[in-house]
Amino acid sequence: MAVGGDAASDLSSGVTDVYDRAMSTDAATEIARRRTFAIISHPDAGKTTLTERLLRAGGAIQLAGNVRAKGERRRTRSDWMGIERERGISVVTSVMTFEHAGCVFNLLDTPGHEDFSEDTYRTLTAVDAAVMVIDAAKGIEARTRKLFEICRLRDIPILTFINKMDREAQDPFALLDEVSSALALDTAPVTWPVGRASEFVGTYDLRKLRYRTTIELGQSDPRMIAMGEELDLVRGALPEFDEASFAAGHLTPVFFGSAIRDIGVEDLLDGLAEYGPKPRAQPADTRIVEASEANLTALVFKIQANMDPNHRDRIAFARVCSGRLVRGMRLKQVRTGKLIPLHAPQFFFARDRQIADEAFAGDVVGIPNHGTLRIGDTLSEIEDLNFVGVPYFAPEILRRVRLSDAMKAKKLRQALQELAEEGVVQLFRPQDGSPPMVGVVGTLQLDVLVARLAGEYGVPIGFDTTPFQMARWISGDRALIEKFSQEQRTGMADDVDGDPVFMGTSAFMLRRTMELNPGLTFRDIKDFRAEKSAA
Ligand SMILES: Nc1nc2c(ncn2[C@@H]2O[C@H](COP(=O)(O)OP(=O)(O)OP(=O)(O)O)[C@@H](O)[C@H]2O)c(=O)[nH]1
Ligand SMILES: [Mg+2]
Repeated sequence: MAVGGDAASDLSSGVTDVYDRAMSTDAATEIARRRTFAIISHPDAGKTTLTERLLRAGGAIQLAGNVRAKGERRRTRSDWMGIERERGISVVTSVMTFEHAGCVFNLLDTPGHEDFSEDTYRTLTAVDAAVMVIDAAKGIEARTRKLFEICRLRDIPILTFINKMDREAQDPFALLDEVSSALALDTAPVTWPVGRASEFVGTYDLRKLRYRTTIELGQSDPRMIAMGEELDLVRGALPEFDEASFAAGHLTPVFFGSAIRDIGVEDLLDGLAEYGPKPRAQPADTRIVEASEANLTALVFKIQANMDPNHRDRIAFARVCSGRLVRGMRLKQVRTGKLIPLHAPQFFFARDRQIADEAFAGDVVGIPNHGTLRIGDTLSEIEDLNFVGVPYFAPEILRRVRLSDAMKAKKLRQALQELAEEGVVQLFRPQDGSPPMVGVVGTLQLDVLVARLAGEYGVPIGFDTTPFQMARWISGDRALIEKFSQEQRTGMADDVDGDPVFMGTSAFMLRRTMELNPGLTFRDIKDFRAEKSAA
């Protein structure tokens, strides 16, 4: 990974001709060593704690932060936002790029809470694999199951980490059984736990036939005796790890551990390096783009503003889908046709960053910009194509924003626009000129909006209820939409991109409106690129 030292952008345009057109063997080797994966699970299973330990095992940080510790001691890298630190939950996906054991890892720690699921779903468009974390006492929980289904739909191979083995847990065989029956997925344990609960001291690697324990155990130790019997059963009853069925999504390699006690984490990191999938092909509207293609393409899947409170920056996170990115290149934003110069692409390490002089397919890079780049944007060196599958879902809760200090109306307008572009909430501006509305999947998003508006923009707000219960994106003939808008008046709004949205007061009313307007399509999912290409 080539990383420059300073943030100054001394490179100007025209640098594109210094690199080779054809994909060199070098680039192919570079791409093959990328491991880009998301950590997913039900809230509280230990994703952020595991992330910290993975970073430390990878040599990336000296001292892993602790999610449990309060106040100053609580310094995980991944949960950096004020509200995350206050509440001990993850609110946004955190991106971390580091090099270890010959591989470049792009690790994305996702929020587990349902209310932030849009952020997690978008992240899943940018990864090649997912690590599913399971709480050993609780087994498969609702969100884990849902996220698993999304991964399956997108053909994302899954590695399983059974966490919290340091506590009273379910029996490992029962856990594996639950995974395979609940998810219809074969389980191949790669490691096996040595000891249970407070006696849990390490793992045995079933493939490498070696122990990794925190203390030396004699052969007469009851844990070792129990191990012998269990291993016979494991070998007799469970499938061996098989790379092909893993890649096809039929089988998950399983690792046991305790993130908090730092057990089993290296096993997982080794597994990711050894057989974690290499960068995969990405579906676009016109064709499938292979990671090995020479020309650069990238997909913006996440926007994050104000990560650095001193700079009021706005970073677009893009997954490089093919080719090689070189600092100084200019890429076409396919949606607008604009050329975007990459003066200072960056690798992120949660909130910290370094200039990326070059990056390869699989990498996640941050691109500082002032609002040009949007979620779902495709950046391309040459060809006009649009990556698909970055969706927005119709919100389930709509609220009108109430501003107590009228002097701050302009500031609020700008702040809402920025935070909506980030996907914190969805923004709807009623066409009748009444105050803006926000739409969310869950109410925690509203808390985040209030906290961030106050903290980052100094704009305190409240919410009022509205008669509207649902929002639908409208598409169809332009004249028809115009006519419909005029008829509806109060129920019409523009979303953050200026696209028309119909807001209904009940399911019945929505159905009736749809019947009366057969020429229009009402959508509860917005996937711009897919829609544009279909039009
Ligand atoms: N006993 C035990 N506790 C753990 C372990 N791993 C994490 N925890 C605790 O579980 C709680 C949740 O951990 P997080 O890492 O924040 O969980 P998360 O999955 O990132 O949660 P969200 O991001 O909010 O979905 C914290 O109190 C951790 O200290 C473990 O291996 N053993
Ligand atoms: Mg977390």
